[in-house]
Amino acid sequence: MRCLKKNLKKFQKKKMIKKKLKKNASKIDKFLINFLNRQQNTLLVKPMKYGVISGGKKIRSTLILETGKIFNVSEKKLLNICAAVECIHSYSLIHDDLPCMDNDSLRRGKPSTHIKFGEASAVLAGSSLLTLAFEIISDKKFPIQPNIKSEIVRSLASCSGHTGIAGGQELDLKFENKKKSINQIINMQKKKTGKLFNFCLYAVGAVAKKSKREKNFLSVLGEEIGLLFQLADDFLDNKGSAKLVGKPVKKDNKKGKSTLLKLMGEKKAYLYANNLKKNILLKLKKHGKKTKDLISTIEFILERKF
Ligand code: GRG
Repeated sequence: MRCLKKNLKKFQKKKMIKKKLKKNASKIDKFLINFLNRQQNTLLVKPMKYGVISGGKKIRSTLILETGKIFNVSEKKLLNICAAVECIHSYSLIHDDLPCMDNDSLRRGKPSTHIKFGEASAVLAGSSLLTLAFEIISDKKFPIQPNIKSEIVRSLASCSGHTGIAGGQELDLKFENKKKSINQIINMQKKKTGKLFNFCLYAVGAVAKKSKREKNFLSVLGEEIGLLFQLADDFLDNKGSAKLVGKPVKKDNKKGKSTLLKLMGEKKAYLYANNLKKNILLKLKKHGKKTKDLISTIEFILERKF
């Protein structure tokens, strides 16, 4: 009976998280559609919309909104940041799927952008999403102070470029079929995946006008959440369902990817991920009850099946 109750609670929790993600995703999609509709309707709008709207969990946006709850920051002051982050994330996925990178033809259960629109359009749509992110942050209608906008632009640029996602991607590609140490892999994954999560939490701290120390705390925490997300991604590639994940699984080994799962083995990698999650939750304790929603998303990150 107790076991049944526990399973029912777990099922209800999962259902609630799915509902929450869907609600946030549709909010951000709506924002992006409105923003793009206010711009000139160029040939690239279609592949850009294909890459960024109506697909994906938009989990980074959920983390931003839930971190905002800790500091009582209204959604209005965070929506531009969410939309910008989703543009950067989708740009990175569009480029990552290209034949010169990971050469994947399926993304979010649909043909990748280059399969649907051709390679040149995918490169250009991806690049346009990257620049759109900065238009969204610097938009006059975004109701935050100009000096905070500049701070956010600076951080988003450094988390996206050679010291962030792009730099991490370069390492990921160079590490293929090479023997790398645990620290080298962690450093690569913290850049490739972690830096955008780092930005998500940092940006909320900037909007909330927090101290340098608190913003640094949020950056580090975000990066650790990103590493946890990457570990879950590696577990999904190994044991997940292609249908749920929306892309082929068991590709990391075929491509000779350097992952913690491969280096440590399944048991140690799961242990490492669980300890990482515990440490993240411990760090959040100082912020008390307001972290409830954020904690449920962090729990979901490791348990997710998609
Ligand atoms: C091309 C500059 C450049 C960077 C690519 C993000 C990235 C770097 C590569 C993607 C490869 C990959 C599978 C990374 C693992 C983490 C990750 C970003 C997974 C996908 O993110 P989700 O699950 O995707 O949030 P959805 O579809 O939900 O938006």
